[in-house]
This record gives sequence, structure tokens and C-alpha cells, in this order.
Amino acid sequence: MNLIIPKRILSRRNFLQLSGLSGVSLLMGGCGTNLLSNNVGQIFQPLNQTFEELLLSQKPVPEFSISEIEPEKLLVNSFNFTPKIDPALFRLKINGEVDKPMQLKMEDIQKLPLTTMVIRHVCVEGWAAIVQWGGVQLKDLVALVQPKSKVRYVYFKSADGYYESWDIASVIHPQTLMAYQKNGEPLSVENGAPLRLASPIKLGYKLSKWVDQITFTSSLFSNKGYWEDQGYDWFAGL
Ligand SMILES: Nc1nc2c(c(=O)[nH]1)N[C@H]1C(S)=C(S)[C@@H](COP(=O)(O)O)O[C@H]1N2
Ligand SMILES: [Mo]
Repeated sequence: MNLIIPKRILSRRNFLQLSGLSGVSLLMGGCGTNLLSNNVGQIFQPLNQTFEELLLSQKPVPEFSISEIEPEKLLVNSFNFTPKIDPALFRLKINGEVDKPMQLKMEDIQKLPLTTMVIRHVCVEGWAAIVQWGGVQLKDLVALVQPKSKVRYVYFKSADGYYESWDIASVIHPQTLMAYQKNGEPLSVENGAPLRLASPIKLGYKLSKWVDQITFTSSLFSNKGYWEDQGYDWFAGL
């Protein structure tokens, strides 16, 4: 593990130089005066009105066409073992500072509207792939559990010990999905089945595979994410 880290940091630096990545400067630029962090402070007061305002303020990232999908370019990238989860026994726990904590079966989740998108997955290690993801918009799950007005962050726990935290504005972005399909097929175990995060607005390491718990909170804990706790950027926006 320790051997891997310097390599990743080096390639991440190279990547940042190449891409002129804007998300980090966007977040730090105004000390809370930029649109995104203002919105983080406002949502859910009341839930419906501000929720809609926030969604309207979020521009969707342009998507690719089906013919541009690069099936062979998405490399499996797992820090640990590949957990075997029985989809019939699987429950997604959604808890924390919410009015209606829930445990959802895959069949419950698959009854919600299916969204598909063809986007670019970008890993800081220096590779990228155009992928089609299919799943439920995370904002639909947010609406189900009704977070308290003070909620600002969301933690995602994975069955392999991986963990991540996100800002709530990015969570309810219309292209942030809990995906159960990849390139038109059921998601494979290596790619995170039964359920993984997919989004065009975050770097690959924010996109947790094998997510089994989603926790809403008003403040970040000392542990922010598997790679973030080793020095990687937390916002990791694209
Ligand atoms: N649970 C879990 N999620 C994870 C990882 C991991 O090791 N464990 N790796 C991350 C990284 S660094 C990347 S680039 C993507 C890779 O997704 P893929 O293996 O489906 O290509 O998963 C992300 N999500
Ligand atoms: Mo990655």
C-alpha cells in the first residue's frame, strides 16, 4: 500500500497540470462566496423549494453518444479485495440526520426511475474512459429519506472497507447516480455490483463501488475518505 501512494501523488500532480482542473479553485476561490457552496448552505429549507432551486442552478455536463463508449478503457481499480455481495440479501442502508432512515432492497431501487448517461470516468492515475452508466439519481434517494435542514455532507461506506464523503450539492446533481448498469449490462462485481456511485463531476476515487451505507451529516468527521485521508484532494471536482 505505502509503495503505491507516491506514484499516485506524482501522477495526480501531472494530471492537474495537464487538465487545469477547475473544481478545486472553484471551491477555494471565494471562501463560501461561490455558487456551489452558497447552495450547500441553503438547501432543504424548505426541502422542496430550495431543492428545485439548487437543481436548476446545476448545469448538466455534456454527455457523449453511445458510439463513443470505450469499453476496454475502464480499468478495474480496487485498493483491496472484491467483496461478493448476494444481491438478494443486499440492503442499502440510508441513515444519519434524516427524517426517514431506510433500508432498500435492489428491487426497491430498481423500481425508481432509471437514468442512463454516457460520461468520462477520470482516474488520477492517468487513465480515463468513456462509459455508459445506468441507475437511480441519488437525488431521488435523498428525497425519499428527507434530510434535516442542517445536512451538508454525505458519507458512503463500501463493503471492501472503502469510505468517501461528498458535499450535498454534488450528491443531488442530476448526473450523480447510484449505478447498477454499465454499458447497457448489469454492473459487474469488479465494477462495484450491486451498487456504485457514478458522476461526471468527480474524479474516479470519489466514485465508490459496493456502496452499502449512505449517511447524511451536518459536519465532516476526521476521516473524510480512503485516499483523502492520505493527502488527496477532498472536493476532487472535474
Ligand atoms: N469501494 C471502492 N470503490 C472504489 C475504489 C476502491 O478501491 N474501492 N477505487 C476507486 C478508484 S481510484 C477508481 S478510478 C474507480 C474505478 O472504478 P472501476 O474499477 O469500476 O473502473 O473506483 C473507485 N471506487
Ligand atoms: Mo482512480
